[in-house]
Amino acid sequence: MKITSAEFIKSVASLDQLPKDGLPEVAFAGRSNVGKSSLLNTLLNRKKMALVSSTPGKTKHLNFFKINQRFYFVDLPGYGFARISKNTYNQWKNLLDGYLRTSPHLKLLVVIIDLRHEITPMDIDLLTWLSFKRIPFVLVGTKSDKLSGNGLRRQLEINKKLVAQFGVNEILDFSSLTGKGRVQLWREISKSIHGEGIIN
Ligand SMILES: Nc1nc2c(ncn2[C@@H]2O[C@H](COP(=O)(O)OP(=O)(O)OP(=O)(O)O)[C@@H](O)[C@H]2O)c(=O)[nH]1
Ligand SMILES: [Mg+2]
Repeated sequence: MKITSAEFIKSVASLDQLPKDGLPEVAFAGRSNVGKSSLLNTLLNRKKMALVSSTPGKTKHLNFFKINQRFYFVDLPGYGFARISKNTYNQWKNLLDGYLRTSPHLKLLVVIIDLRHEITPMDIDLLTWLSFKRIPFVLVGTKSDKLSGNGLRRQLEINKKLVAQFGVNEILDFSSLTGKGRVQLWREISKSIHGEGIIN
């Protein structure tokens, strides 16, 4: 897709602050530090659109980016980050759960896992819930540049087996470092918002 504009709109800390213009949304979820913000930057060909950090817990709110004036990317806070207070954790979790539960404009959730590791129980919880709620999602395995050949194939196979119960038969092999998988992921995103008459 040709990106003609991408701008940060706002950081939402409570659900009453969600944008009200009704544009479709594609959101990015995954465990803390997995590479959500990096992936979003790679899709947009921007280096510093979404803030990236090697310290987990960088993205704390729902960050809305308006793309081509036609749809939003939503960078979500990561789950499973232990080094924060119970109180802060609950605030994040409520925000994240609340958004996923209520957003009428969410067209696709990009669920991101770290291909080097096995999918975590928290990822499984999320997938279980998405399946139950029939929220469309695509599963992306990032940091694939850190693996190669047999190692990469093995990790893809192991994780595919773990998600087969959700009817997922593909994990998109992605790297924010090399741009691998970028075209394929845009294809999925375009398909998901196609119904809105946005992409030809
Ligand atoms: N090698 C490699 N490193 C990556 C990749 N994607 C992200 N990283 C690194 O992983 C770290 C975390 O990246 P972020 O994009 O901030 O991760 P996040 O999921 O948004 O993190 P939180 O907002 O804290 O939940 C950073 O040091 C990135 O440079 C990738 O595809 N390959
Ligand atoms: Mg982030």
